[in-house]
Amino acid sequence: MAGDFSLLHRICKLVVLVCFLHISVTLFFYVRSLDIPSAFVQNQQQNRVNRTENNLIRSSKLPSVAGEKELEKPGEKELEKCPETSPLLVGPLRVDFGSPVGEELVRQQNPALQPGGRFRPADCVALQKVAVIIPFRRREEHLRFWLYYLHPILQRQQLDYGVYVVAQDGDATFNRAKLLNVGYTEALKDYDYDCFVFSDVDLIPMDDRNTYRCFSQPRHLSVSMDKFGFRLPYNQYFGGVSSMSKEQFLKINGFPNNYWGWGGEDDDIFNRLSFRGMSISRPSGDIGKCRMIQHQRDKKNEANPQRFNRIAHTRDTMSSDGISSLSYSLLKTEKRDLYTWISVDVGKP
Ligand code: UDH
Ligand code: NGS
Repeated sequence: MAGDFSLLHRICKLVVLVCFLHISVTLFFYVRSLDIPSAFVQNQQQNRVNRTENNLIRSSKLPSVAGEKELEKPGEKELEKCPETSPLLVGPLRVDFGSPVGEELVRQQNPALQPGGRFRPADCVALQKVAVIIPFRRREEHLRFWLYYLHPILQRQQLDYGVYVVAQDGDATFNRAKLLNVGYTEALKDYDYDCFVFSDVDLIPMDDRNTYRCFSQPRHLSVSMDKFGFRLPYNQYFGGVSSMSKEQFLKINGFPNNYWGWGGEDDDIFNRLSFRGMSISRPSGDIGKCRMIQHQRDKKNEANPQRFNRIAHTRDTMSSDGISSLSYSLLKTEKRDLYTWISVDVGKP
C-alpha cells in the first residue's frame, strides 16, 4: 500500500514538472513575441534579404526629371517596385465643373510635379512609364479642369507619367488622330515611355481605381460617360480615353492621319485593333464612370462626310496610313509647369 502511494507521489511530481516545463517554454515564447524592438530589427533584416532576392531596383532619392540617366550615386536609396494596386487610391470622386479653376491653384496642390507635367513616385519605382497625350485646340478652360482633377489622380495611381498637350496650330479642320500620332512621337523623344494614354481634354474620371496605365490588351477607359447615361453607346466604341502599350500601338501602325473633322477615327482605331487580332480591355461600368465637360461643337471640327467610307476600308489602308507615314511640322515644344506644350502644324485635308 505504502509502495503504491510513493509511486503515485512520484508520478504526480513528474506531471507537475512537465507542466512547469510546458508553462516555462510557453512563457518564454510569449515574452519573446512581445519583444518589439528586436522583432522590428528582424523584419527589417528580412525585408533587406527579400529586396536583394527579388527585383531590387535602384533609384535616386528624389525623383529625377525625364531623360535623366538612372545612374547609381552615393547616398542613393534603394526603392522597391510600386505595388500592383496603389494603396493611395480612394475610389469614387466628386467631379463638378461649377466654378472655374486656375493653374496657380493646380500648381499649389501638386508640389511634387516636375517641369513639363512630369511625376514619378518618391518612395517606389512605378510599374509603367506613361505618356498622357491630349489632342487640343482652344479648350483652355477644359484643360485647366483636366489638370486640376487628373494630376492628383495620376499621382495617387503611382505612375511615372508626363502630360503632353498636342495643340493643332492654325485654323484648318481639326485632326484628332493625327495629333495623337504626333503626341506619341514627340513624347518618345522626351522619355522612354512604355505606355500611352490618349485622352480628350473634356473627360474626367469619377473613380481613381480607373488606372491610366496599359494592360495586356488595348484599354478603353471612358466606358461609362455621363452623356451616354453611364453606359457604352455601342460595343465597338473606342473614343474618349484609351491606352495602348508601345508594342500594341506599333502593331496597328498607330492611328490614321487622314480623318479631318469630327467622327470615325476612333472606329478606325477599333478596326485596326481587331484586324490585328487584339481585343479591348475595359474597367467595370462602375469604376469606368466619367464626366464630360459640356460644350458646343467646335468650329472647324464639323462632322467628316468621308468617315463612313474611310472606316469601311481600314483593312486596306492601315498598313500605309499611320505612324509609318506621319509627317508634320513641329512649331514649338515647351515644358510648362503642369504639362508639356507641343504646338504643331499638321497640314490640311
Ligand atoms: N478638340 C479640341 N479642340 C477642337 C476640337 C477638338 O481641343 O476644336 C479635342 C479635345 O481634346 C476634344 C477632342 O479633341 O475633347 C475630341 O473632340 P470632339 O469634338 O470629337 O469630341 P467631343 O466629345 O465633342 O469634345 C463632340 C461634339 C459635341 C457636340 C455637342 C453639341 N451639344
Ligand atoms: C459615333 C462616331 C464616333 C464617335 C461616337 C460618339 O457615331 O467617332 O459616335 O460621338 N462614329 C462615326 O461617326 C462613324 S460623341 O457623341 O462622343 O460625339 O466617337
